[in-house]
Amino acid sequence: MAITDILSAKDIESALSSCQADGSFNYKSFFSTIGLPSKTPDQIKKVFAILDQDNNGFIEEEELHLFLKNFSSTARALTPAEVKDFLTAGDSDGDGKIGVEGKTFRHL
Ligand SMILES: [Ca+2]
Ligand SMILES: [Ca+2]
Repeated sequence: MAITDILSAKDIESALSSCQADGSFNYKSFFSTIGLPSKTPDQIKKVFAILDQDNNGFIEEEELHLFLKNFSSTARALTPAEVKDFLTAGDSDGDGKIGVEGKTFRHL
């Protein structure tokens, strides 16, 4: 499953171009630009599965660090501060990782 099976390549390109500089990543505007809020729960689950690279049901710090690379192999890695903000927002139960059973990306 490629991420472009679910999301439009054009939306991805535009989302990536808005956060090229270190520190400019904002998960809210990124998700809104790639059109995630309008996706079905099933489609969101598929996106989650792509982001969860080792398939353990959680998106951990290391996977968030490489988050943008799921959308383009040439995209930059997120900075530690960006990872921390992202994790804080998505980790509703405070176990240090984002689980699919908790708050979904749709609600971030
Ligand atoms: Ca994982
Ligand atoms: Ca969690």
